[in-house]
Amino acid sequence: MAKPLRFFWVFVFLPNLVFSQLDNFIYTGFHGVGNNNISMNGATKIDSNGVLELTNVTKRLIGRAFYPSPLRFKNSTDGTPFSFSTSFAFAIVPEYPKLGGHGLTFTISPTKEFKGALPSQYFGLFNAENSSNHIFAVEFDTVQELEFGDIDDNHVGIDINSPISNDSASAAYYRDGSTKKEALNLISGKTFQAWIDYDSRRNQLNVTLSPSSSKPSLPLLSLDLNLSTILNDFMYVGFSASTGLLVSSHYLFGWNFKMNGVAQNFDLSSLPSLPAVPKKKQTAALSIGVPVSVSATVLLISAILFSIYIIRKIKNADIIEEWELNVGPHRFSYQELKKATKNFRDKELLGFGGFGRVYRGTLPNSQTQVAVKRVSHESKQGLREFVSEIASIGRLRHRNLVQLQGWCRRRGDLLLVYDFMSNGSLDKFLFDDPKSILTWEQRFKIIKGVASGLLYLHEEWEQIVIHRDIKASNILLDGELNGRLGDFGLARLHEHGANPSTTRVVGTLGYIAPELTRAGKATTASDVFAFGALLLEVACGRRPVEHKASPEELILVDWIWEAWIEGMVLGVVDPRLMGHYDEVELVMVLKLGLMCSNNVPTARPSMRQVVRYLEGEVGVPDVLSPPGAYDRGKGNEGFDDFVHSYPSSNEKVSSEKVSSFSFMRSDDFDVEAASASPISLLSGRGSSFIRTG
Ligand SMILES: *[C@@H]1O[C@H](CO)[C@@H](O)[C@H](O)[C@H]1NC(C)=O
Ligand SMILES: *[C@@H]1O[C@H](CO)[C@@H](O)[C@H](O)[C@H]1NC(C)=O
Ligand SMILES: *[C@@H]1O[C@H](CO)[C@@H](O)[C@H](O)[C@H]1NC(C)=O
Ligand SMILES: *[C@@H]1O[C@H](CO)[C@@H](O)[C@H](O)[C@H]1NC(C)=O
Ligand SMILES: *[C@@H]1O[C@H](CO)[C@@H](O)[C@H](O)[C@H]1NC(C)=O
Ligand SMILES: *[C@@H]1O[C@H](CO)[C@@H](O)[C@H](O)[C@H]1NC(C)=O
Ligand SMILES: CC(=O)N[C@H]1CO[C@H](CO)[C@@H](O)[C@@H]1O
Repeated sequence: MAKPLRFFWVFVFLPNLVFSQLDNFIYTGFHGVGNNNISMNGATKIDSNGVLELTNVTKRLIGRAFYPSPLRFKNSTDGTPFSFSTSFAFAIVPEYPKLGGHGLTFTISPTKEFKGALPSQYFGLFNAENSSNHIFAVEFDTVQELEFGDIDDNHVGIDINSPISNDSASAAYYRDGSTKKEALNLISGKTFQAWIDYDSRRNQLNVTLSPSSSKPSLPLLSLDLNLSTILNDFMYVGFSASTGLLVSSHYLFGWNFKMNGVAQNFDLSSLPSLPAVPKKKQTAALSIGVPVSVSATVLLISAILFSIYIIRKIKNADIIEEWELNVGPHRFSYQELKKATKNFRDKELLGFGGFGRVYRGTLPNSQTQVAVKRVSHESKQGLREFVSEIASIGRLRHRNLVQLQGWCRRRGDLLLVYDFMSNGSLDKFLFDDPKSILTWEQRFKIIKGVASGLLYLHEEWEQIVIHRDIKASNILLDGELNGRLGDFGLARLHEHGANPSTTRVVGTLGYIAPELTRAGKATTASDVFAFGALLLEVACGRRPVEHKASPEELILVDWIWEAWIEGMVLGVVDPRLMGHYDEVELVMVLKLGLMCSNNVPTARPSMRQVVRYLEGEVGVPDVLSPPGAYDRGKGNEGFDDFVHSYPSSNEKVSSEKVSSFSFMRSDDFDVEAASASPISLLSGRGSSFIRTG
């Protein structure tokens, strides 16, 4: 029995060696690789670091890279397919954490051109027609396409002739020597290595994934598969990636292909990588301290500590001075607030507001209920937010704003005392599993209240106040279910007519006007945009971007616009209303939401016009212009536990004005302009944010 087997081995092995010299190639990075060495089409380019970029974060792109000449995949004599093995290193960097699309594929196909293939969920390989097109692909898919039966939005799948996978698994790997799967997040921006091994004798295809240089002993996917009818004699091998409404940059760092052999592993550290996030400069104290003598070191350290102490003192003194000049509201004693919140007991925690925790409290003297927001000291924005917040809210008064009663500062603790809103935030009544269903009358009243509060901020106070973070979780409801705008932590004041500063974009994904991500300028029109998103979500009972919805429904405004065009706009209304609503009001709110969601800031109504429409003083136009292609920050809840620093290569791509993203809390993000140094952010203090007119 053993003899024929041995014979077989020799028989097959010798020609393999010859073949492996021909159809065996390796790209250790893509330095100096031109179109002779790899065929690129679509959006693909190679950057100066030797990284191959298949797509950037532009919508609906296709990027492909193929080995320039076709490879022989079948024995010319007997037509049996060859075994093959390939390994490659890649990374997917989404535009926004947790929302990227659509993915990257390794593919074997009869062509490099793919006429008629579509981007988005089709990866630039397939289209909506299903045909036998001899395409084999392994997809690294980052969007859940319900139409194709995708298991989730982070999976690896084996595709034959169609994006409907024959087999798939959530991205994961087996740590060495372990049989326990460890999950991987494809859109984490980290570099992963993948191996695809096909054994044509056993008709078996394995796909293996790993975050490191070594190959796990267990594959993620192992499928019994006979590729003999799929493979032609000659086929091209390469990659295709695509973006859709959701976008990611797709990168390739190295690629190794071997016919009838085993592709070797890449040492990931030897491959080019995305430029790292710039590190903070080391303090000079560390490098000076080493060479000098011990006593000198001690002296030096004490001197440094002393100067830090002095600087702190000066800073603190300064800040207090600024606040006391600008801040009107009552200053509470720390003891009073500590008592009110029962020593900031977890049981009194109402939630996590902008940059800090919010506690319920009862003021010891008056027995009135308050909400106490404790701005967390770790947040580098804390100080600035605090200054901005107390100085501005303290002087604003309107029945649709959450009133600031006072404030307190004790060492690093910054505390704000607000009116207590007994019914909590609006989002809890709208999304997921609402705590109770609001009737249309209640919703309409809330909308009108918020609009009137926002009009006050924009036009009726002595200065223009831009809220910057309008969203359902920042709308609080009092005991009578009046909508009140809260969380002015992000508000910045601008004198009438002054040019709003461009240092920072603050907002929540899904509510961010497109011009804001490009130019970084918050304006009253960008508030109107966010208010439009709010109108639509109140009417439809869902978030502006619902990640788990079907593709047509993913982006709320696009879905509503489609329904509007088809004359079926009532089909988008929150089903939980059970049809009980004033149709005229509801259609008006939807139309107004679409008008406010226009991509062009000047095409949006002002808050004064919005209030006139809502009060029925003027009719909303019958003919609407399309809000424009989806083009804005997108997102939903669930960014908790997600802290992401974008590599600077992404900055280059997204815009020179945007230098870093960091998640401040569950669903906010913060973009600082490249020009704004941390020093300038902190040293601005009260006076630069408040200009009395
Ligand atoms: C690219 O191809 C050219 C000629 O086709 C060859 O001289 C060169 O060595 C190749 N470079 C790489 C990096 O493979
Ligand atoms: C992204 O790639 C596309 C296609 O190559 C290009 O037109 C676009 O300018 C790129 N965008 C950026 C921001 O580099
Ligand atoms: C192809 O198959 C024939 C007959 O089975 C065999 O003689 C030949 O060595 C094979 N060639 C390769 C490259 O495997
Ligand atoms: C294409 O797919 C659809 C649904 O999956 C199916 O109904 C139809 O018969 C298929 N057409 C062809 C030509 O295979
Ligand atoms: C894989 O999918 C193709 C096309 O849908 C189908 O023809 C084939 O039978 C499937 N193979 C396996 C092993 O599921
Ligand atoms: C696939 O993985 C299994 C281990 O689960 C291994 O025994 C088999 O040899 C692998 N096949 C290929 C083609 O690499
Ligand atoms: C819908 C809802 O929860 N309404 C409550 C709002 O707050 C008042 C006073 O606290 C309650 O009586 C309502 O039930």
